[in-house]
Amino acid sequence: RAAAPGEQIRMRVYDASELTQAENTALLQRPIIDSEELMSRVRPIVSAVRANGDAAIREFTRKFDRVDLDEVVLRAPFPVPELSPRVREAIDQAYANIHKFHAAQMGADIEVETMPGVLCSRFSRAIERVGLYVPGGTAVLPSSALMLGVPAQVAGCSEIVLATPPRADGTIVPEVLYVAHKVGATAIVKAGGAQAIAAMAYGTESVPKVDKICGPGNQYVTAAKMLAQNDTAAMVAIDMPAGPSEVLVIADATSNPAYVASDLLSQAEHGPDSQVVLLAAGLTDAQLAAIEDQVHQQASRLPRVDIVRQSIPKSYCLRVPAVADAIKFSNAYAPEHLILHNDNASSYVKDVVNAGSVFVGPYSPESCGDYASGTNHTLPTYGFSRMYSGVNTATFVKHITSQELTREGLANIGQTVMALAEVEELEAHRNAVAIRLRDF
Ligand code: HSO
Ligand code: ZN
Repeated sequence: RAAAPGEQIRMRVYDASELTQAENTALLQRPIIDSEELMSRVRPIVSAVRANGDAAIREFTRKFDRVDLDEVVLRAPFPVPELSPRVREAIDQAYANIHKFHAAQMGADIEVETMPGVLCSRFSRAIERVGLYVPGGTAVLPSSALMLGVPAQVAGCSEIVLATPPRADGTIVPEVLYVAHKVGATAIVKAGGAQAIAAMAYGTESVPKVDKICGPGNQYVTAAKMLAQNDTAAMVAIDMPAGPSEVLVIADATSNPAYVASDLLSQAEHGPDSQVVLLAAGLTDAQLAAIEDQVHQQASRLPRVDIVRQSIPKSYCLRVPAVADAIKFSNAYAPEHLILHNDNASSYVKDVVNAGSVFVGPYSPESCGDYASGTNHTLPTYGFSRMYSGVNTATFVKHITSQELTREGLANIGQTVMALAEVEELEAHRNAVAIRLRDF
């Protein structure tokens, strides 16, 4: 179904008024992942790493990445690599913005006296050891190292382990190394895929075991995260389930066709399975054709046109009467990224119920959030933005509650607790209060 070279690179087009209920529902769904098949391929990798540690990591890295590792783990301090001033300054600026936005997310502790003498509080503590997965694959992604590393650093995690597939010569991408240094990572695991996740979940001779694993990855990475999370022997949490990256763009007659196309394509170039949706609100045939033409023209000039030839024909444009209909569809779809390409875009934000991150107006391309504006790009995909948040500082902390009752406080609340203990027929609970009240 991929577009052949020379053929027009275009999205499928549907009109909402012509769709049956079943067709509409189908458009809201993501490609189904055969999780049994997937798990049966990933399970042996996870087991091997658990059983054989570093030797298994070396073996899988040789097999999958075609790299013979000298060392599996690099420990801080890392050799700070030479970068061009342009790249170093860009990373520094992105780091500063992401740090600023995430530092502001650190919530204050709370303290509430619920009854006289009954003081309840909540405070947060960083998750001590975290594992951050930075994908390699078709692109180098130092931005993912920033998006995971900065919130972990801001939250105060004491051990930050970064895992990323090594390059052909066994070294780490210099930009990722620089970010690792900036965020205060303590170790870098030179491995990718399910084997890297398993290593951080269980620990090996050289890979430190972590308490939580975060970060995007392909389906093998996701499957390994799910397996580890479900294994009580691993005692590890994950950030969220993940599927292929996605964008939903809402365009109306006020939108710039070239800008709209550029945003669709920046998602489409991520991978053949990228999910791209355009909601054309009240567009004439000519207005839609202008966007389609821009998609084809711009796509044809991209170095990654081969990927786009696969992802764009799989994606679709849905024609709806008005922006309000588009927002309704978007909420049902629950996209990872939502881009509002309208004149008065900000007036629609209040109606957004489900989305990982919203890009408001023609001058807010997703690229800015992907790299440098300050928001996080590790976001819920596959419709999980209905109930998950993207990575943020809360991802890296636990909230601990505490209470301190005075004599007066215990006297005030005692009868309530004893009455409820009687209902539950838990006499020892009742007694723990009664024994004290008797002394008052
Ligand atoms: N759009 C991707 C993040 C990314 N883009 C990394 C470029 N580099 C998923 O949110
Ligand atoms: Zn992106």
